[in-house]
Amino acid sequence: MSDVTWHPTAYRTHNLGQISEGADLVGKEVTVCGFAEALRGKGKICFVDLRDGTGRAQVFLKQGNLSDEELESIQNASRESTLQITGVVALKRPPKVADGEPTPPPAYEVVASSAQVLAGAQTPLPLGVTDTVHIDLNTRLNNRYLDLRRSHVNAMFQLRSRVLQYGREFLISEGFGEINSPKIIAAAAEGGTNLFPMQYFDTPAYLSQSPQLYKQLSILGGLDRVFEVGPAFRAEEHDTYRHLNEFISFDIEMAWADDEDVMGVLERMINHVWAKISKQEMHLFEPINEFRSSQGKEPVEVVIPSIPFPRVSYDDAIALIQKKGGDINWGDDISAAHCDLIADEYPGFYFLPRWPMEMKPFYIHHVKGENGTTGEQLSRGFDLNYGRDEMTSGGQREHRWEILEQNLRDMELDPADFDFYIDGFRYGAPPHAGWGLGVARLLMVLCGASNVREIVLFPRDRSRVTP
Ligand code: AMO
Repeated sequence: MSDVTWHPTAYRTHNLGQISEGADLVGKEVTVCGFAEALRGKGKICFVDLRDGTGRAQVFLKQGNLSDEELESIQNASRESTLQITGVVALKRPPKVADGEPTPPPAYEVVASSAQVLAGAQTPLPLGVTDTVHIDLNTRLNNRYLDLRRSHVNAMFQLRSRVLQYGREFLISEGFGEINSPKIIAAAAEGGTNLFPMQYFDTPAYLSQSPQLYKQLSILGGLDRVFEVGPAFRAEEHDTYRHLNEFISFDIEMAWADDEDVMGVLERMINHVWAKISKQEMHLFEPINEFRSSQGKEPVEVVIPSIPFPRVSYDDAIALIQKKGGDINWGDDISAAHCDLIADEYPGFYFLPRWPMEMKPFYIHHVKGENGTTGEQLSRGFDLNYGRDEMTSGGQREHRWEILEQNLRDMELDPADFDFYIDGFRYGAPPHAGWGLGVARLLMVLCGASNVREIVLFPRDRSRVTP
């Protein structure tokens, strides 16, 4: 909260994060709001643990300090009801500690002089907000609005926001500007099989599967360095821990640059994000690791990845997988199971550059002259992986319209069908390169999550379009 400018609102003068660090507030009257996490005591005295998005604080209510009706309404409130409390901040009475035990740091509470229930919570709650019992992912996602109130889940979404903030700030510091491309499109840039069709007035249209074409057109329009954080829609049949039908893609495109240049941008960005997180956001891992420990899981650690990341060319990856007993031939796709074998040797982030041209989209630039071990044409397309999971794919793009048309003919496609794409290249085009990063996949690494759904607010997969 330290870098946040706080203004009181119609409902509260302070947030609970401020109260919990409230040495300078002792003796002052405040109004705070929050969810009633726990209520203790009936009769003349009771305590409420109140929680908002910034922290927790205890409220002390005593008959005589506030009206009997107010005291009664709070004592009858169910857990997770929202409360508004006015009172004076006081130092909490320190708990008794045994001889030789360290004294806990001072803590603060609000001694209520007035209290209101803003909205009562129905009972029973469909899931316990403070429970550490295992709750299956489907139940959690069905009741995501409550699941998000759980401290470790909340912390992951705060981390997500920080990752995007630090990613943006890094790119801006390297001269990139943010764009927004249309999500309603007329034709596919990534291949036509996984598009969601929609009706656009009298014309058929689709939901965009990638900003690919539009980020390139921005470069052709002279914007030099652009990035976009936005949704991508894929009508894929996949139903895995790492695929969704709507995901947020973090894309860049850079003029006068090749594949190696944009790999450099990517590794510097990830290094910057990890460094900022480990300097400023480690408190967010406390609830995450507390929860993990309650589930018998190892804590997650944030180790700033050193750069440059290893580069394991496609050729070398095939040889390494074969050496480790994996069943693969040159020209095959590298599966997650194959990546496990590579990750044995390269734990952490590693690039897989120089894929065969025929495995990459027509817009990827070929590698001049040098051919692969089999004499096949190599490309300037690459992936970034962490362990078994692909985080990013990208590459240098072909900027010459004649070669784009040739690439399409080589793939037995008709260039006339791709005029929507190639037309933008007909009037001079800078050589350029870029990548697309799956935000949830990167967060999965940072938070130690085993499913992208954990860090997607309201996931959309084959069986879920609600809530
Ligand atoms: P690609 O299709 O590889 O490349 O997507 C880029 C990155 O987006 C993430 N991703 C997904 N995340 C969740 N669910 C999905 N169904 C899903 N599909 C992809 C992955 C992947 O690495 N236009 C190119 C990028 C470029 O060349 O600039 C593209 O879209 O993390």
